[in-house]
Amino acid sequence: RRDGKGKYNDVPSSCATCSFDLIMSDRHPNIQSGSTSRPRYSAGVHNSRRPRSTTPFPEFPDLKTHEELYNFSLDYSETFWGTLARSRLTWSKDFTTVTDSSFETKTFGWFHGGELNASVNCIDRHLNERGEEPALIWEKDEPGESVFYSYRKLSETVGQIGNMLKNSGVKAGDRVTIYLSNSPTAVATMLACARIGAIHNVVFAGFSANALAARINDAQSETVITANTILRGGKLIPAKKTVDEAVTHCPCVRRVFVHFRTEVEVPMGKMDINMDKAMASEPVDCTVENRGSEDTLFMLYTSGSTGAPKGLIHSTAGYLLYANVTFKHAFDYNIGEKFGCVADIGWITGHSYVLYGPLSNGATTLLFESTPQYPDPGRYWEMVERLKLNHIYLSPTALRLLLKSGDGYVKKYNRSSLRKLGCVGEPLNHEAWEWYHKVVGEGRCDIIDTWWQTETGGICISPRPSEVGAEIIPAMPMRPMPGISLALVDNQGKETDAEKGALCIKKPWPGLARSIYGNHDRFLQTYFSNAPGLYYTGDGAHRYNNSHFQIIGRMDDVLNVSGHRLGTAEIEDVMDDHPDVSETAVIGFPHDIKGEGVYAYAVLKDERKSSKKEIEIELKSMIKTRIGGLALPEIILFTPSLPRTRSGKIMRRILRKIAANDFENLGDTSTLADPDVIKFIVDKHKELF
Ligand code: 6R9
Repeated sequence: RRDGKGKYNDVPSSCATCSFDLIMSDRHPNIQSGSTSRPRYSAGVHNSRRPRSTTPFPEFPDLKTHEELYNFSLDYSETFWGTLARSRLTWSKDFTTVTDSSFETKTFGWFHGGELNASVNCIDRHLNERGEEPALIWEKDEPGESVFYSYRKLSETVGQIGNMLKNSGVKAGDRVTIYLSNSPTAVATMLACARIGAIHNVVFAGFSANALAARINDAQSETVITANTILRGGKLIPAKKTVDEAVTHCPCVRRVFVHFRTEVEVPMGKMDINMDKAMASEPVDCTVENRGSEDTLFMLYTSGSTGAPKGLIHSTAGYLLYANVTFKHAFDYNIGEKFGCVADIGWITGHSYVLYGPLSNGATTLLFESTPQYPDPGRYWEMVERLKLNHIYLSPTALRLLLKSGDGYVKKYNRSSLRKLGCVGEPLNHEAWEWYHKVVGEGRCDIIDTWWQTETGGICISPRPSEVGAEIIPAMPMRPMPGISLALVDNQGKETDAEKGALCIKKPWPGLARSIYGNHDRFLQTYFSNAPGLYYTGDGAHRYNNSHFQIIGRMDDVLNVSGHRLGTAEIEDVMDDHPDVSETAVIGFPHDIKGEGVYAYAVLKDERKSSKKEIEIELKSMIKTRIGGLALPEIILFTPSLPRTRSGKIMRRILRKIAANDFENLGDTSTLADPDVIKFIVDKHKELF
């Protein structure tokens, strides 16, 4: 509809569980509509190293503009991806077919018949030309301390760890769980798994013992790799202790390697192996296990709207190619530049843009071990000055946090090395966008707001700034990457030309996850059933001028707290286990810094019997132990009941509106089973704020 009254406005607002509520409400606190009327910027005019109007893809010299390249990538997708696969990756055996993938028939394979190894692509092939160049810059938690690792040194470390793993019985196809923070050891361990064909399963080292145990058990992982302690923001985090607790619940675990990050002594049990000692005696050359294109490179858990976290499976060739190409072209990376993605390797951003994208391009990549505010909010910018970083890639939450600390911490340091400023994980609001552009980047650097997901393997929407002079509109990721064909669908799952809808991807691309570990049906159900024939992202989006996309936020029951995905069901599940709690509902609410905060409603079995203060403390402690600190609710509101439809569905839409102080738009509450409960919850909420 072109009359401004999008189809979604016709959806009855009383529909309790309809996901399109969220699209209608533009619920993200940081989204402001009308972006197109704001100032626009031209990409790369200040700082591109490339002459104007040449295509950035050297493989296709005849395609002179991005538009031509983009159209070609969709019209001739086999030629496009086949050419890139041969030019950008090193194969031990060439592939015979580019793809048999189709979302209609739900087949997902790429580069059949081919064989390659990801560690060879990330290390060995650079050794001749770049062996002594820095592959990694480890920015340690200790302020001002950084360690450079050359490609040669990385190769040797990977070889030693690979041999150590093989000698202890780890075989191709085995799952190896890694519970480490950012360090050369962690990256080398991931690549060592790739070298011997084992599947790495990195679990963010902020997850609790229970959450870790669940992931180890689901992956049936025999091997766990951790550190005695982790250092974060000057604090010691007892990683080994957490692993000890976790593995008591994991009968599948046979060995635990312990890297000593600090001097702290830890008890070593029967299964424990001192990793530093074990690897030191190994030769640096480790035989490569060539992998079929579709063999699994890694698995990574992420939250879904229901059920346990899902272990997404990524392929060797398709994933690596996609991380490689998007790294190069979303950030316009030139060899010799220093790329600073500050994400943790426990998330997909760490996999694709700390490790696989940069290293497969022969880049110098940062491993940031600390936090944005340690020892003070100038940490990033001091690091930029000292290390002369050319690109920084961070989260909107970190930006909003730093923005609040004032410009002084930024301006104190020289940022003239910076060329591109990236961000990912959540919508980047206008205020943070302007601050990033004007204050951090001195109006000189392009802002690269990238949209993608654990499932997509790499960046799918981004301003594509390697096109000099391309327009950049603030606060939206804007343009689909080459090979990515976007669609919006309506609540019937049909493609629509309306301005708002559920974001889907139409054409297969090589970076897409292939399955959920041990549950392919869940994979098909989650991503390919809501809009048949399309990949369903779970996000709502707004399309401007028929071409530029702004992300509204999740449409399902997944929260995005500081860029970390949390399933509301996971948190409810823990709270429901409290003996005094009868039922709960968890929703997200607008949070100034985190983007979204966790807001929990709890109903007690017997209000008179229980002390709410105590239960609140117990609930928080249960969540911390079973999931981790990042899932802690900011608010727990006790209520005698929850608003439900007559058919018994909890009206989350209303709970969300109350949490967002949007009392005027509660919509039609007449269908509620007990309308009085709304007044109770509103009054209680007002008391709390
Ligand atoms: C890479 C990553 C994916 C979800 C995604 C969306 C949100 C990511 C965004 C963004 C608005 C952006 N998201 N990038 N929302 N603008 N530029 O974050 O993966 O942890 O799987 O999260 O994050 O909601 O669906 P993952």
